[in-house]
Amino acid sequence: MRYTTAGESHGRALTAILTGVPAGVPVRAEDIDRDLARRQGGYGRGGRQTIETDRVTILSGVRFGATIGSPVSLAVTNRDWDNWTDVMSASGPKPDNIRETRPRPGHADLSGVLKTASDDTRDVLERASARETAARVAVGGVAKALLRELGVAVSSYVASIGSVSMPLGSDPAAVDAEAVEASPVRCPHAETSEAMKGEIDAARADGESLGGTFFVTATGLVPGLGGYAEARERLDAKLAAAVMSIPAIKGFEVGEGFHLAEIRGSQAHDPIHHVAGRGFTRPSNHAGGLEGGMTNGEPLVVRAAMKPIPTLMRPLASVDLDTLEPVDASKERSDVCAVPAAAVVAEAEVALVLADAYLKKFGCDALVDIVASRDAYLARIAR
Ligand code: EPS
Repeated sequence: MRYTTAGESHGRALTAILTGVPAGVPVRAEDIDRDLARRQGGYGRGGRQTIETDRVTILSGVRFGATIGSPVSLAVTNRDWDNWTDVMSASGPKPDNIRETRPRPGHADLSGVLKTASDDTRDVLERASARETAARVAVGGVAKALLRELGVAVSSYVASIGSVSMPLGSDPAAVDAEAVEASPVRCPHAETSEAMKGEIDAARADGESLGGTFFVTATGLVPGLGGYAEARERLDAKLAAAVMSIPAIKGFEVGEGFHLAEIRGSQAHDPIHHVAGRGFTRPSNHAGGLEGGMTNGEPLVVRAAMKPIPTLMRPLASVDLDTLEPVDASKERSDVCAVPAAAVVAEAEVALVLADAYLKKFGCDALVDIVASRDAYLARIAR
């Protein structure tokens, strides 16, 4: 299962094509729209989200509510396009006064124009904008629909924003999903949610932006997804690549990740027990559900760190691309904090990797055959 997206932040629409989708997967636009709305939310978002009400249009690959085995193509219209037709026109001569030449430190602006021989950072920033992640959430919705049929649920929550962190100690795979969705910052701990809002308000007042960390978890996974024999099959690597492909993600860990480097082996690994009728069990999940590049049947737990958004209302020093003179970096309308949104995007990326791993192990043409193959596998390993 592979996807590609197209579309600029202020262009007509975002589109995505997902290939390798088996037939028979129930797909409902309402489910995808719910995730699109979750991605738009979160305390700290900017003015753009008041313009957009993201909705998916299913263009192909789905008939009467189920996939038919052909590529699934999806579109999300940019309502803001109406305000940008002059700046984002596909034809005609380009007016010189719309060029943007003050690259923002931390954004794709500078390396992007150098790479593409452009004299206008808008050529780069329109595509590098995290607006593109709406299309990823849309295709991720198809992956989630497949996983749902296989009993797998993918969720996320925000663990820290700036210097405000949730208290340690809760099991990431057992957090209260309702509390997450009820929180304005997608953090299940009410007191911490309030403190995070305060941190975001203070950053906004200072013309600043904020990053943070979030967890993504998946439950209901069979053991043995991914692989140990080939470097490219290792699920840890695929998940890292997928989550790190989200704009502004600077760190990634599996299970207890960096903490495991500080403790001894006997504390770091999860003992193997066996309960008749239930099979192999683990009293702990330091590994985050992955051993040897494969799922081990425990919940998958990954965590990512997002840097603060590079667009600052009190901009950092930059250099004008025309004059090469010092200048303040450009100011675009932006978010103060988009960590809650990034967590929803990461759910989509994780779901796409997991769905693909299921197809690799159990077949890829028809959902009914995938379920039968999965059931035969579970019957074989049950003892
Ligand atoms: C975003 C839409 C963008 C930004 C943000 C993410 O809309 P606009 O540029 O029109 O305000 O709010 O993009 C960035 C943070 C960025 O650095 O590009 C969205 O829909 O997620």
